Amino acid sequence: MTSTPHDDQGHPGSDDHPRLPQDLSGTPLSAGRSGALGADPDHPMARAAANTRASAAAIQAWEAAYTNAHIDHDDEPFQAGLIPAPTPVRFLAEDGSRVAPVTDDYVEPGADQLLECYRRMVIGRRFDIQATALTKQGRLAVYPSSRGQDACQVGTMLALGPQDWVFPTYRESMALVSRGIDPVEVLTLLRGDGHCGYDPRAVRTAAQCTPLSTQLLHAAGLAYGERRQGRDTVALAFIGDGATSEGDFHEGLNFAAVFKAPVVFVVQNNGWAISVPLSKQTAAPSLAYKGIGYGVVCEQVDGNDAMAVLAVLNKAVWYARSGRGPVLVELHTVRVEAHTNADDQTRYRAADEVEHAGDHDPIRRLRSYLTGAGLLDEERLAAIDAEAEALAADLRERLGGEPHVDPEDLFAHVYAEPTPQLIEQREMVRAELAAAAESAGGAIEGGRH
Ligand SMILES: Cc1ncc(C[n+]2csc(CCOP(=O)(O)OP(=O)(O)O)c2C)c(N)n1
Ligand SMILES: [Mg+2]
Repeated sequence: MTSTPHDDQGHPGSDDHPRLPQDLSGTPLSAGRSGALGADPDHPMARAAANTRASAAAIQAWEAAYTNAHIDHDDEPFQAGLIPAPTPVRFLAEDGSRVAPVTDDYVEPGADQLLECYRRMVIGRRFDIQATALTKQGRLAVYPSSRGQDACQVGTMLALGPQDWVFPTYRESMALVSRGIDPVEVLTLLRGDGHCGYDPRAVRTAAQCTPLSTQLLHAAGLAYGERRQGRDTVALAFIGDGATSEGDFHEGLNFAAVFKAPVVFVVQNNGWAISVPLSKQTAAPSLAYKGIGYGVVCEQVDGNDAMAVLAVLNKAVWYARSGRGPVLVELHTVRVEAHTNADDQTRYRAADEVEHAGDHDPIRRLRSYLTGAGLLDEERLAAIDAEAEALAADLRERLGGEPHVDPEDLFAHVYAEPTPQLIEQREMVRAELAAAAESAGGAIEGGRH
């Protein structure tokens, strides 16, 4: 694993920021988008792209006039302005072979980054399977699996620099492990032991957010604040397809666009919001198009193609860091498991869909490519599998014991200064615990007589 700072990408590589145990691989950017529409101009996607292209051209002209005075042009922004590719950006077919690019806006990630992505996906998948098993053993209260979304979870993290911030939802446990956070600390929330098991400032990762979309506003605010203080931090915020219907999604995009906050909004479109399908969520041709109305550069990607995820995220992070403003990336992916272990997806998902949900496996796809290209051999594959098994064994062992929790922790970190209501509730809990301890003591005393 390399840890070379990428000064050419604007990463300072200084000691100002904590180093996370990850491989950071910035990537130079390519020439313009081509072949913006498919062969059939009557295809709904082609028509939608034509409509949006017209309005985006106007916005682009405005943007160019507005920003010409402020930016230099020795770099290569998204050539199509705000318009996403007409079909999801894809580098690899299901069998791992290279496909003709739908756009030439992105360059292929380097071999080191691809190999590291494969390694982290295998480890992330093993972590996910282990966490699911722990719910069955009563060791975790709940677990929202991100199986099948492995390329989204890992590819996004690999595009970030050490100075960057992540704003995750409840589904991003795999991403947080990939970022280098201790898996036990990641699972503290889902075990019910506390609000957050890690120190968000130390690992530059906000607590996992259950209220939908609220984290986007936190990300926009942090990114804007960092920029105002002269730092080149990028905030990457996750959101699901269902949560794009929340008002906070729109407010977050608008704020970030108007104030050019360096945020990369990542929509993991897994087709479902618990039991609500995408078709009941939006009539938009792609969730990526939602960026256009706010003046946000946007893209849609095959989220099961790790190479495409890395290529687009590398550029999106660079773009945000360069000061041009936010980017919205929609990753088309698949939720293989139920919403959480507490959900029965057979009640609302067709049996056929459930059976084939895992067919688009991102790990298998990247492995086929890497082995075919001679970049991965049996020995290395076995070493990675062994590393993943060791992580799972360690997780089982450390989560096997009884948790040590202090109920008063519930009241810490809710607000910087506790509210009168919180103080009152804390006093109630204190009194209850004291009473319980006293009666337990009395029972023991009584037993001695
Ligand atoms: C503000 C708010 N409203 C409703 C909920 C209940 N809720 C939890 S998860 C969820 C579905 C979200 O779906 P999506 O955004 O697609 O994310 P996914 O679970 O698929 O990752 C809902 C409605 C919530 N947590 N917060
Ligand atoms: Mg969803």
